[in-house]
Amino acid sequence: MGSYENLLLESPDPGIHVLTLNRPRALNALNRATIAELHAAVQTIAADAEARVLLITGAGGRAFVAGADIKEMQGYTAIEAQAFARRTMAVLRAIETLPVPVIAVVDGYALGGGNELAMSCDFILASERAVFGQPEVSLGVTAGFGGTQRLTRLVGRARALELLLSGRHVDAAEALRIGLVNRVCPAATLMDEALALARSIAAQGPVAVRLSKEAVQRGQDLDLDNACQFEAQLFGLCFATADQKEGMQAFIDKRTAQFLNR
Ligand code: DAK
Repeated sequence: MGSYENLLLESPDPGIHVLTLNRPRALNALNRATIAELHAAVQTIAADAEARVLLITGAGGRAFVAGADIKEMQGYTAIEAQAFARRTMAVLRAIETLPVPVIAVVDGYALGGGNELAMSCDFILASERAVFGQPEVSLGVTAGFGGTQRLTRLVGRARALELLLSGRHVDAAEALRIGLVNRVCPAATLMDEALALARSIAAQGPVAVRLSKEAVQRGQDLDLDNACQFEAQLFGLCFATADQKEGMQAFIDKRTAQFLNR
């Protein structure tokens, strides 16, 4: 599925894709080249009608992503920094709005842009040695890839502000407690747990999974009344699909559904 210098894109099962940030010597820090490759990889997944779940992880066992590449960023002009932030935000938004669910699999540091990348996924599975944070203020800058917004939506204003203003690192247990991550497991079993979760999602009706994600993603930016109306539209749409007919018939027949993704 394409060849990359700073990424690995693999398919352990049909429809399940694992995208690995692969610059372990820089703790998988995001430079411009990696962001461009990430964009291309996400577009490849978006165009794949057979895709069911995407997992995003980091190589090397020390980091998911230790942030934007500080060494590259250091010499940016204001205009270059703005362009870099905009490009990266567009990639994170593309991940967030990818039709298929995206799981961040975090083993080690997820700092700055790394935490922002993880938060653009639908949910986060973390190892016991995962460390999260937005340390940008220690570098004299604000978060630049949507961290002020996504962290606030995930953990609430007061907790987000504490982390954004202090730059403090958060361990996996605290990340679980404040709702930043869904689940914490030993590093040795993290990828197996993530793949098991991916397989359980991939076994559901694909159209219903995609529409459920869309309902949550779009609905959270609407008022409750309009969000529920939107859900009702999507629910109705399901009844025009082969998957709804098969799913309900399989229940009545007491057999496993064979979904057709249409
Ligand atoms: N960038 C570049 N290289 C990095 C890096 C990073 N973010 N993080 C680590 N590395 C490199 C280190 O420089 C080191 O390379 P060598 O010196 O060996 O060549 C190698 O990875 C291993 O790191 P350490 O030797 O430091 O390893 P330690 O175990 O001692 O420490 C650490 C691990 C993760 C605690 C530490 O490396 C660290 O604090 N890293 C930086 C974490 C950080 O501050 N992340 C946030 C980056 S800023 C914007 C505004 C803001 C942003 C973007 C745009 N706009 C408004 C446009 C900022 C975004 C960020 O993410």
